[in-house]
Amino acid sequence: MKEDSCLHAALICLGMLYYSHATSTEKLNHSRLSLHGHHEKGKEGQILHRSKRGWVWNQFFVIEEYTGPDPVLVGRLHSDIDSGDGNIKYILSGEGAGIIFVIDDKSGNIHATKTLDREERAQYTLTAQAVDRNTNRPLEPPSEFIVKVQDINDNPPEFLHENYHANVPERSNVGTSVIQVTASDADDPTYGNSAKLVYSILEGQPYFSVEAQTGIIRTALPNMDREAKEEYHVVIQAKDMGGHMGGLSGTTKVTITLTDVNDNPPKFPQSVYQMSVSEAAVPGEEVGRVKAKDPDIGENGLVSYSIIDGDGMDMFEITTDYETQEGVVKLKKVLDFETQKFYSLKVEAANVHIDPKFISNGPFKDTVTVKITVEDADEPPIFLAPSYILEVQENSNLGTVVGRVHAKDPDVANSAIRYSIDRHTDLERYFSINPEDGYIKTIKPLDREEIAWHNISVFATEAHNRHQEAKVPVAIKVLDVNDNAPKFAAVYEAFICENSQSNQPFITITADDKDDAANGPRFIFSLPPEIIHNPNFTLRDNRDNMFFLDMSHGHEESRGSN
Ligand SMILES: *[C@@H]1O[C@H](CO)[C@@H](O)[C@H](O)[C@H]1NC(C)=O
Ligand SMILES: *[C@@H]1O[C@H](CO)[C@@H](O)[C@H](O)[C@H]1NC(C)=O
Ligand SMILES: CC(=O)N[C@H]1CO[C@H](CO)[C@@H](O)[C@@H]1O
Ligand SMILES: [Ca+2]
Repeated sequence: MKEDSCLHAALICLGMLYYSHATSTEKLNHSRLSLHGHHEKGKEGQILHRSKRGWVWNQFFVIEEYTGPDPVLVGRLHSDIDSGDGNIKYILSGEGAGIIFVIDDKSGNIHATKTLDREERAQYTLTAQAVDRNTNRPLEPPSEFIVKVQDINDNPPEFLHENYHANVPERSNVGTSVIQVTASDADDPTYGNSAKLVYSILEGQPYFSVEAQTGIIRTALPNMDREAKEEYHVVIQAKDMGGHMGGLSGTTKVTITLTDVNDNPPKFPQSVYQMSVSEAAVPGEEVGRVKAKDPDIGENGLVSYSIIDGDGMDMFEITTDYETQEGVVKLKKVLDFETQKFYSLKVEAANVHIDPKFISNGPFKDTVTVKITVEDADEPPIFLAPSYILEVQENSNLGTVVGRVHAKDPDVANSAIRYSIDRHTDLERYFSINPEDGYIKTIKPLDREEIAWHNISVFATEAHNRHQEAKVPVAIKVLDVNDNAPKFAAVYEAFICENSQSNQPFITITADDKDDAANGPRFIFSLPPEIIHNPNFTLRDNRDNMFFLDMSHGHEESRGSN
């Protein structure tokens, strides 16, 4: 050692696993370091000496988390002028002085009294002084030095989240990125490998893999099918020390859900559906439902139905119930059991949204046969004519047949029919009908001049079921017979002046007749016998049921008015 009056700062490293010469010298200020060669490597470590003009302010290192029985020796201050007689007193001040770091004022040994945690505090700045023990006169100018807490790998990697949730479409290509998980490590990232993390997958193989450096999880198996397995539980580990033995590790759980793509075509579970419908069903009525199964969900499972063939195409239609994903077969037109008893439809179910990527899994449609049986309904009787017009002469004998109505049961059973007159339409009961054969007869004299038309209604019911009823209008025309004599319209009274002009009409006489035109006018007028030979009056035919009576001098004369 050199004999110069300088203080020597000494660094003693005790049990510094991670301490190395290179590290320490890197951190020294080479320009001021003159005592390289003076390293003294003893059992306890190194003592570094100072150049002549001041302290050598190395950084002292103390390993964190030291839990030995005795306080750990951080290092030793030493001045070259210290002859060892105890006259020099070393004083320590600054961060943690006297609390964490205590100095033996005689020997200059600095001890750490507490366990230090680098993650809590990485370094402490302290000031050293050497004074004369008796006078307290500083023997060296005070100077600062740093105690660095040396990292050990005491922090395991920790993931930002305990659980992750991620989605990836089913059947994604191998290597599709799913999610990136990230762990952090509280240890010193600049020193050693304590914070050097490597990711690996503990659970979830062979479906997924993780990138060792980035924590990116990717798909590792082709054609993963959501319909087979939808959810995967993946466990990712992050390990420090570059993943080597002895490193600390942390794990996270990643729940990966496969999202649906349209990779399944709809399929009918059966090849034929049987349905039946009554011929009495009204158009729009539901006949039955079909359903194609599609294991996909959402719009990938949407199916729409259509009728593509069959002899029932005109009679039936199909709509899609998007709530239940069923095809609803409905009646379009009125059926007739007696005309056609069976229909067949070819129904197609097709996916609405098709993914071009999976077109090879198609076609995304399926067909099924729907067989429909028409059931006979007990239908009401049907009159052979929509209405009847019958004729009967007035004054006919009671019991005269007016005519006949005819109804039939359209059902295969062809039940017997019973006829009756709607009495509301024949309150006076002019007519009767034979319930079995539909013949209508008079039961009361008819007078055309009173009622010319008897517009009645006739019911036909099935003998065994009175509720199956039909009604038809029957208009009965009463034909005229000449049963009314003409009548003068009034009692005529005429006055005539004497010497009045002859051949001038002085009164017009009219007559009428209740009978129909055929049996009424023209009327024949004539003067009664007592006047007929009186040459003074003439009767003149006016051809419209009017006659003029003239004054004349001579003989009767008949003349047209037009
Ligand atoms: C280190 O040396 C340089 C000269 O190379 C000097 O300028 C600097 O002040 C020194 N640093 C310390 C902390 O002594
Ligand atoms: C009765 O029916 C006939 C034929 O349809 C019609 O001309 C006539 O006006 C009807 N009479 C009454 C009172 O409804
Ligand atoms: C029968 C009769 O009354 N004849 C009369 C016709 O008119 C002349 C004169 O106007 C009378 O003298 C007749 O008596
Ligand atoms: Ca699918």
